[in-house]
Amino acid sequence: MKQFISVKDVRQPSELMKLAKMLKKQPFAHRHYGQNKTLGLLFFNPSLRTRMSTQKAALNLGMDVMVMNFNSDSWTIELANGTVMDQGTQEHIKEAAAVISQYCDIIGVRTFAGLKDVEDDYGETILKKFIEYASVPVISLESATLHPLQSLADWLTIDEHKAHSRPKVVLTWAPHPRALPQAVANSFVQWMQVADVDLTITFPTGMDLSPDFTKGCKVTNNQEEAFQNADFVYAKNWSSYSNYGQKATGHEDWIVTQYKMALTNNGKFMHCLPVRRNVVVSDDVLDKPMSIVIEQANNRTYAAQAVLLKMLGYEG
Ligand code: AN0
Ligand code: CP
Repeated sequence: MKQFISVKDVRQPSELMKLAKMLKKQPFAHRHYGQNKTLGLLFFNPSLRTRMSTQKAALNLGMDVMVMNFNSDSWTIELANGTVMDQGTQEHIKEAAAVISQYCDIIGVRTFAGLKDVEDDYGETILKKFIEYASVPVISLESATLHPLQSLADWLTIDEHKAHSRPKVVLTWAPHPRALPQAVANSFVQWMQVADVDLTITFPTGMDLSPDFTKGCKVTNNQEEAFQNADFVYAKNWSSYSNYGQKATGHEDWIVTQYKMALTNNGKFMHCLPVRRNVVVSDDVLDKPMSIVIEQANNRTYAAQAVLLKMLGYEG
């Protein structure tokens, strides 16, 4: 695997999920693959889970890890070609990506959507330039439009907790005080389409996702109807795609509560975290066994480990 930025980079996604499942049982069985190899993790945005779980995945494989926070510790990076760099930016991505490739065998990059210019975000400028100028494989640690390591961990979590085949999975929009990217939701939809699940997406009118992702999916603006008989409820806020980057107002009642979870088929509650308590979901859901958010976060390690192991040449 030369890059991991989307489910489309994976030849057999269900095999990758099964590899993650196997690694969870035997996390230290492939340490020779990572010996004398270095992973570089580059963050343009904050992170708890991605940063720690991907480091843990690399350590489990015997790799060394270097982490760089680009917003505080590095030179300010120029992305545009042909610029006269006499203003704020100090180093061009051409040199930065090439130099990091001298030190690292695999590079992970986290960069959020700016939520101002749809073409800029959906063009994945920063990630694509890293891929272009790096000479080693690149992993997305959440890009402007996708979060594949999260989705792979989500799929593993659903697979572990499903009580029957083809479970009903509901992706529900939830309130949030700030405008957030669509990446987690886009990516979850993309991976659920290759998983054996019955997916429904629900959001208030106007808070749609890109039709490129929701095409062919069951979509409803009636949240309670969507929750009927759900086996898994995945909550996430995102800003509007059609009214690009706008946050919703007046939809506080889209919070996930115990009352709404009672409509489900003894459903499990999922969220990628970080989550704002009693805004996105109430304490009476998050603090109950129906919440599997901590197991989701745990599974981030094995999702990352499966991707790293493939990049290190594992063929099994
Ligand atoms: C980010 C987002 O919605 O993309 C990261 C989630 C993993 N969330 C926040 O900024 C709260
Ligand atoms: N879920 C997730 O990616 O969390 P972080 O932003 O803390 O990495």
